[in-house]
Amino acid sequence: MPTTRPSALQLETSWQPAANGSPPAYTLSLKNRSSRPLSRFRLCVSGPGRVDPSVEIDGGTVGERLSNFTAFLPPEGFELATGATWTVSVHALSWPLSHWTDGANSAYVEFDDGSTLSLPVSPTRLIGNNAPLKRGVEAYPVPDVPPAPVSIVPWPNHVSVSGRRPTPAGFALTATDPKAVAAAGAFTDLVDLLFAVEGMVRPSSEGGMPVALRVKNGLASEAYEMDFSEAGISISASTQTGLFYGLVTLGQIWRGVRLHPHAFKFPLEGQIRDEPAMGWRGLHLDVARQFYASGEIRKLLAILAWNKLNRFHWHLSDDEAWRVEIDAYPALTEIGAWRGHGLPVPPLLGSGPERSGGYYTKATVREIVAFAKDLGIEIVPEIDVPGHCFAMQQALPELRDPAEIGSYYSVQGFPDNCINPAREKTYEVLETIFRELIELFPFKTIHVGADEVPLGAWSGSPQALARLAQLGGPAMAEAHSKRLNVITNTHGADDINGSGTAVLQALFLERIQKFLASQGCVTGGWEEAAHGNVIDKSASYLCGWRNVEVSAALADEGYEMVVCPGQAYYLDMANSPDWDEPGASWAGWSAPEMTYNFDPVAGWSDAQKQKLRGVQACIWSEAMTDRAVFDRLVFPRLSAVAETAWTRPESKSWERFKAFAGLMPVLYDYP
Ligand code: TNX
Repeated sequence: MPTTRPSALQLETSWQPAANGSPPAYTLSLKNRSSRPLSRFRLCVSGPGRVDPSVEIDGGTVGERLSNFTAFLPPEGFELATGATWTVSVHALSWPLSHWTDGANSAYVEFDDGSTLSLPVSPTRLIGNNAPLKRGVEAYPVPDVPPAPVSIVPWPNHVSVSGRRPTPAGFALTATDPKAVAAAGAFTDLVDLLFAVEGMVRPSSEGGMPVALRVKNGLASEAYEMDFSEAGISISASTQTGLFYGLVTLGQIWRGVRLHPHAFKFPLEGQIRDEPAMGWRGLHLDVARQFYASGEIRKLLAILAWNKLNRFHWHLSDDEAWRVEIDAYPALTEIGAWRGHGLPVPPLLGSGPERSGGYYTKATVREIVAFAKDLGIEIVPEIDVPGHCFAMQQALPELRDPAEIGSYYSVQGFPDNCINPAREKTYEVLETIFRELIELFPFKTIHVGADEVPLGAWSGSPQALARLAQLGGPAMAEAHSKRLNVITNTHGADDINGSGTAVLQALFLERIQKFLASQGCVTGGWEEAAHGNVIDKSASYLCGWRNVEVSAALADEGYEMVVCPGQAYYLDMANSPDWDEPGASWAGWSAPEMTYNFDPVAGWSDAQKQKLRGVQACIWSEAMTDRAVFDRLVFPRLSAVAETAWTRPESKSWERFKAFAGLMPVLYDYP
């Protein structure tokens, strides 16, 4: 039984960077405020920061470590007296803490009878820094004299409007063509979700001004035209999505005038002619590190549509969780979707000892896919393989080579987290999973990850080594076996090019891509999927995450590219290098203006540009335990990427964007 009352233990954590020859110190202080001494316990914490495996600590030892989960043990026979504080200092982390969200954000004490006690945690303090911690969206006030007459984000191709008409109370959408009727319905659902009380869509009996939706052939698939005249407003497009985008533009203009009547006038006359610069305008969301309920996903999709983004890359599996129901393997979600003390997946990234997590049922996925489709958004599911498979293998241990020995570690500190290219079981399971997913996701584009496979992967698997000997010769297999138990990936992703790992990964990817192609699917991968040059470039695309130069080089090799460089388009990177900003900075940091002005094709030749499918913002969720942090990191940078994707470079303007960014919806809007 716990020897103390819940509120009576207090944990504080702090960070002292390395200075003047002293090592850094990540210090955890547990104070006993109860009336009884505390003994026979361990202190368990999780949060983005990871204790280095070659740890040097004062005051205790590491009893267990799995990625960012660490259990600290006090010295043998230790008793924490009433009023006393136990302090552990860690002098080596996988990377120095840089932001207030980096340290422990969940903690509990485990007693020797197996019971646990959750501790409230406040953010890790940077010694000597008392700056208030930033959370929630930054305000972007709309100026009294805006730099453009209408508040549209992303900015259209051509705008010429003039005059003023009394601001309509709302719009009555008139449509007869089925595409137009569908666009009107989708838009009504969209504004119901985003701005229900504003009454933007209303019948003429409630004062709605008629807007005519017309199908006009000959326009590009996402293009639209809008005409304002004394007689009224009309929107024309050749598709449902084009009409829908016209309505989004109209809605944005209207909200600007409604909310800022001194800054904007509702136009009386003129035209807008618009179409996107890029075909792939994406957002990637990692729902493995943190779970987002279907309601959150729906609202996020609505926000994407309001930004005219058209691809949602749904990262459904990773080391920390598996999030989609698969009929053939219920264990994937029964086991892989949940973390907690004593479970096959421990508390990680701020989840506590209680069982927490979740997954999307097939029925939910179908609803979300249909909702997205109406909003002009195609969904690309990602199952991240062969690396990042810790949760998957906890759920399906039969994936491992039964004779495998030793260990290798991923960059995030997971042991043995890659499914094995040399085993038939791997293909049997994956093909079954992909068949079920293909049935759920009609866009027929499946992203298979392929990122960050550690240099030592499969080095203790006899099956993998035998296959490697066949493929690359005995010397390569021999060299690979020597990587066993050698910690390779603790400070950054390995470059596996030319290694035994790359050879085995290529074997795997070639077969998986062929399978997906046989099912009529395009295969997506992170840029590491290019190792070995085996996937069919005419039926695949890569997400280039390191920098625009690497993406350009891959375009030269003939790959179709979606550009999403970490330093500018990873929205989990902080807004500044300062401690008081949340997020990470391993790939750099990016103020919204930097993300806005970032050129995804800087230095690309015309031939390379032929291979550009578009751009994508990526939300990785390690830091998103706190949804006010999500808002701060994602907005308005999501709109900044959206404007780069839609608006031609010569029409971009940070001044205009900044003036309108505050009108864009955000996901949570927590203080
Ligand atoms: C790298 S770049 C990852 C993810 C992490 C992310 C955090 C890439 C394809 N993988 O596993 O979540 O960094 O920023």
